[in-house]
Formats: sequence, structure tokens, C-alpha cells
Amino acid sequence: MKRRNFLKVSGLASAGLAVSAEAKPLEQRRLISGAPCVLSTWRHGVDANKAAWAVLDQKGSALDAVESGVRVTESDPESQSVGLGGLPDREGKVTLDACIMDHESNCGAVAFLQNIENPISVARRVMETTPHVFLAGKGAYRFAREQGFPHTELLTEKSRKAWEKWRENEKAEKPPINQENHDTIGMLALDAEGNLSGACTTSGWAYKLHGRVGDSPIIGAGLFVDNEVGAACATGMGEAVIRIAGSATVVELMRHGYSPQQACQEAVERIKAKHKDLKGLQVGFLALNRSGEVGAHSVYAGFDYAYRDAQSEEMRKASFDRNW
Ligand code: SD4
Repeated sequence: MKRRNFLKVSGLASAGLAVSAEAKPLEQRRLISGAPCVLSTWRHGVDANKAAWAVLDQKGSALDAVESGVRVTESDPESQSVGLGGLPDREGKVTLDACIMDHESNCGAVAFLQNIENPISVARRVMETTPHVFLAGKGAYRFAREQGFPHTELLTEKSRKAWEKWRENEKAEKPPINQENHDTIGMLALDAEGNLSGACTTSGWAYKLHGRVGDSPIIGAGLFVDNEVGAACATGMGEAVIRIAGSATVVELMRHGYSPQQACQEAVERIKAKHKDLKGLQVGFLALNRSGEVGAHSVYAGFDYAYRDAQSEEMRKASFDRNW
């Protein structure tokens, strides 16, 4: 597709987003790979980035970095939206979704996994030891146990109490999505070799229907990596992210010349275009290209992310379209 046509169909022009004069499709430019860095969604990303940076700083791989990083959040009982201590579904069961992807487009995923504290490592094991990409439910659990992962009770006292309180006031509709009950960790890293990897892990939408799976374990929705271009991950209402193949869309936009920031903004435009009613529909995207440029944008205010490289370690606020 000619670039002019691509812009026309993308809706970028109508969204009023400017593409810089240098923006060119990938085949017309060379992205020089940037210095190592790691970024991850929400405040729990600070501690996760620490663990990831310990790997990157020793010239370790981006793949090892993202796995080590998000394991910290999965194992933190205080984080009520990921791994141990995650808020359960409406039946009181903690069910976990995760995926991982490396610079060679190898990927692994698990969904609807119960009683395993570190689903990201199970996802990596699926990627590295099986001919498959995705295991779900009982099969994923059995595989994890065979691989030596311990059986763990994931419902903490704090999360059980929150669920009981929710049940007292249970309404027919699902709970609203906001920063309190919806904060997956998605992590993207660039290593010293110039390779990208990503990981995404969550307990999903609090008090969801039993069996519900969101975007987080779906390669192309919750996470996507293409080492030629960049990487992206998503947080927020998974149903909306799946509808636009969110993370794959962000990466593909970068391939066509969008900066990471422009790509995240355009993906949010697509979400907006597909949903007449945006009330409470929070989605945020994070993106990183091969040069180490970063982008972050969300539908509503409040999305932030942790960034770390050799010079800086900080929380950053994403740009957004609307106030709550
Ligand atoms: C999901 N996207 O299960 C995940 C949840 C999330 O911030 O990202 N929360 O829909």
C-alpha cells in the first residue's frame, strides 16, 4: 500500500496526529539499535524493572530480563492483579494468564492457569520445550507440575476478603475497570545485543466469569515483539484490546513509520472507533522500538509506567485522551 493511502485508511489524519517528516516505512530506513533499557506497566513495574535491569546490566538477554522482572510482581502477594494474591473470579478462583515473546518471534503462553505462582515461567517452558505456543486450563496446570512448578494456593487472605465483600454487593453487571482492579504487568526490554523481548502476566479482570481469558496471554493482543521493528504491550480491558489485535497493531504501525508514541495513540484511536460507549473503558499501550524510543498512551488518565536504563530509573505518566 502506498504510504499516502496507508495514512488515509489509518485514521491518523482524522485523529489530528502528525507523522514526522522523517517517518518512513521500515524498508526505507535503518533503525540503529539503542542502549539497553526496560519499561513496564504501572507502579509495580519499579521493582520488576530492578530485577530485569540486574540481568540487562550484566549483558544478559532481554528474554531473561523480562522473565526475571515480571516474576517479582507475580510473587508479590500485595499486587492484587498479578499472580500470587491476584483478585479471583466470581467463584473465588484465582486464574492466571501470561505470555512471553523473544527476538526470534519464539513465543509461549498459558491461560486460565490455577495454583501456579509464576505463569510467565510456565509460558517460557511451553515456548522452549514443546512444539506448541499456548496451553490452557488443566492441561497447562498438568504441564507446569510435570515441569516441576509447585502447587500454590494463590488466594491470599486480603484477596479473599475483597472477594467476599464484592459478593455481598454483587450486581448483575461486571465491575468497572479502573486502576484499582485492573493492572496487569507488561514489560518490554532491549538488551546489549540490540534484541527485544516482552512479557505480560495478569490475574485478569477481577470477579470475571469463571473461564474468562483476556488479552494478556494472546500473542498480538496483550504483547507483540518483532525484532526488526519494536515491541508493544497492553493493559486495561482485554476484550477491547483483542478486538483490534492491539499490540500487533502498535508494532505494525511502527513498521510503517510511526514513532512508538504515535503508534500507541493510533491504537487508542482504533479502540475509540470500535466502541460507541467508552464509559469506564480503560486501555493503555506501551511501545519500544529498536532504537530505544518509547511511547505510552491510554484512553483515560491514570496510566503510568516504570522506565529504567543506565542513566535513569523513574515513573512516567502516559499521555491520555480523556479524564475519568
Ligand atoms: C485483562 N488486560 O485480563 C488484562 C487486565 C489488565 O490492567 O490489563 N489490567 O483484560
